[in-house]
Amino acid sequence: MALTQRYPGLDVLVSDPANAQTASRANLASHLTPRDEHYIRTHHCTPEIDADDWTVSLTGMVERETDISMSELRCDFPTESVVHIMECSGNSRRYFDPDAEGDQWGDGAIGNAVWTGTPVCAILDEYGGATDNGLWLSAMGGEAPPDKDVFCRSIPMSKVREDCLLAYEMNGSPLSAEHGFPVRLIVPGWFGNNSVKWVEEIRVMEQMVHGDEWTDRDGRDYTEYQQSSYRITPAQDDGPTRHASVDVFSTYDQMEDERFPNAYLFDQLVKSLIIAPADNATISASRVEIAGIAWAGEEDVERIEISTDGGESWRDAEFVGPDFGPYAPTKFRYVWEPDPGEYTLCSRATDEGERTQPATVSDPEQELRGIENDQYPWNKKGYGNNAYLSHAITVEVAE
Ligand SMILES: Nc1nc2c(c(=O)[nH]1)N[C@H]1C(S)=C(S)[C@@H](COP(=O)(O)O)O[C@H]1N2
Ligand SMILES: [Mo]
Repeated sequence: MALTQRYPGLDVLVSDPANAQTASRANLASHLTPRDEHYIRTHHCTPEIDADDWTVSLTGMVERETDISMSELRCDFPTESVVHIMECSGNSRRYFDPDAEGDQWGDGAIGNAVWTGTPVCAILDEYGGATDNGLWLSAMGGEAPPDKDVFCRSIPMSKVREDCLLAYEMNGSPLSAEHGFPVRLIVPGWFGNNSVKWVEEIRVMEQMVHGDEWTDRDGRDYTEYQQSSYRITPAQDDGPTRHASVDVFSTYDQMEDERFPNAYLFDQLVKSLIIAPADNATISASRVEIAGIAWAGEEDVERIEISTDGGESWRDAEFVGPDFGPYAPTKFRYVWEPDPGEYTLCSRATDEGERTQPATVSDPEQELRGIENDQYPWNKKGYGNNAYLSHAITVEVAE
């Protein structure tokens, strides 16, 4: 069945490999995004996997290497759930000017789901895996054809130990094929590119995937999606600088650290979206509730402001419950009493580290590597755009 029929709530950018965004911001208004409205981002064709034959291999710095079946994964370990709003780092790429490379995602490469599975640290403990700070866990997708780069991501061990899951359920149902059936990694609070789908191997390592051993492991490149893609690369750079290891994991902190000229897309940047009213709506009421969501990766959202004049002046919005944990979106509302006219509405979130969404995306000539002067750095692959004017909406208030 075609992707559009199976996922009626998605707007398909490319059908094979499957790349589709949520069709409307309204799909993000409910507390959990239904599975059929949650975006899909995939580099290779979606594999058809028989869960009864699937195993996850545990390799590297462990006392006993092993292959774990899906039934062992479910039955032999504790089960945990996390509500995680996941954003593709290419979300909002469409607003880069000039265009950045890649599919032109609007605002819809984002979704909020409850993910259920086995804590990775329970597996490491059972098989004597090393879990010291400074080590990495590399997760490898099993879907790449023999002549293609393997989708592999290296996650710092401190994050793995904290809360990473090998998830087999999304919103209480088995994963769908496109979302990683039968098992995927979930790295809560981090950009979607870290949450490897169709996991077939996890390996405890001293470094990230880096160097000859990994650019040619049995004839395939495992480094592309860690070291080349998913890096903040200004227009003037030849390519991102590859590192064997880094000791700073916040995406923001890397952007500000001269040792790492091309930040890795790790935890999500602070961002917000107005969900109601809808873009281009005509409103006839004298009191209007402006509502939306905000999120900030590993940090909490500290403050949300609303502007009804395109960012000239700001007023605080209030937070709305319930609280679904540190990686769930924060909902907000603001009651507005407008006069008739045309308005540009925007929201701006600030995290507990006092990081605020910038106004715009910079020009490529500025060579920014981080957020400066209220500008998000234009970068070659168009990652991480959290500028509030990119996400502003226009409404008309009728007489
Ligand atoms: N094996 C594998 N895992 C993958 C990908 C992929 O192409 N292959 N895409 C990644 C990217 S870039 C994102 S944003 C998320 C998307 O997850 P979803 O399709 O469930 O929304 O999966 C990640 N995991
Ligand atoms: Mo992504």
